[in-house]
Amino acid sequence: MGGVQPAESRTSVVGRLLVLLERAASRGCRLVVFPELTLTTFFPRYWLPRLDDADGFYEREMPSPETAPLFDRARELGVGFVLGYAEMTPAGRRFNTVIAVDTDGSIAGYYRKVHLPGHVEERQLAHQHLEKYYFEVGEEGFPVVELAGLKVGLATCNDRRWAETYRVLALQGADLVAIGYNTPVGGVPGMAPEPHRMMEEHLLSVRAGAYQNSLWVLAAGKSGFEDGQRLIGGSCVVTPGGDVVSVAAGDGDELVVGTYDPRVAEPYRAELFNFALHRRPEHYGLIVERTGHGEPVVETLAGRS
Ligand code: CDT
Repeated sequence: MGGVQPAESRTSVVGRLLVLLERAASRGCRLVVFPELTLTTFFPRYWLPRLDDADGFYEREMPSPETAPLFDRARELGVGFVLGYAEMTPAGRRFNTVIAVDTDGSIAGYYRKVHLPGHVEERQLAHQHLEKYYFEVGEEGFPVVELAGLKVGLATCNDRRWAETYRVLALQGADLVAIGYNTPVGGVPGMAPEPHRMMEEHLLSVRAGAYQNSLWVLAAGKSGFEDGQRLIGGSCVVTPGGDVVSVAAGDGDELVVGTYDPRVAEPYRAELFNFALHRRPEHYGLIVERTGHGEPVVETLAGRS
């Protein structure tokens, strides 16, 4: 998707999504992935000292009167979709959320973002990245839902850079992972400022996740400018072999299409990445016991026989 400007209404954004949905259906697509925080501009770039001043960016219901036309049309077309948005719960909790809607219009599931990047306080930056301020960490983990007859893992944006995301989804039998994102170009602490490096690191992440877990990745990002901040784009379809078979060419609203074929994953799952045969979880304990980099724990000299 091209950028969503701060003044753009939900109705206008949904109109753009409907155009993409119609085009997808006319191409025979049964599943469409929309970006993270699709319905608004990527507002974590703003420092609003009163959190309540951001309330207008959040959805209190889904579907809402403004988004219902998307749900209705998708059901009529028999197209499932994945849509990211900012969620405000009835209790006033805030999450960076994804909803998954099946081809019959039923809600298949939700995901609340786990890896929230950026910072919690204002910094001396041209643009902030305040996801830790605007959202709580999702508590339900990474779900796999049934969409268009496929097992679809849900994750969003920064999750795609973490190996754990894909592995937890693959262990639940995911055929593919749907990942919406907003990746600003330049000025992001901890990330390379050059656009070509940012694109390289994005593609490296989704390709590695796909290959190491024998699953497809559908990555859908915003592109172009939002309120003076450039977003990376690069939406793509990645095979279980790690090949990018379709990628966005431009900076505007665009349909990136791929053909799901279960046979691509089969040789990897049967042999090289046959998890049941080759995984050794008894040696992976540190992954869940330790958060940061630390000292070695493996005794290399003692106790050998
Ligand atoms: N939205 C999001 O998660 N974006 C991050 C970039 C910012 S990191 C401060 C990403 O991983 O693309």
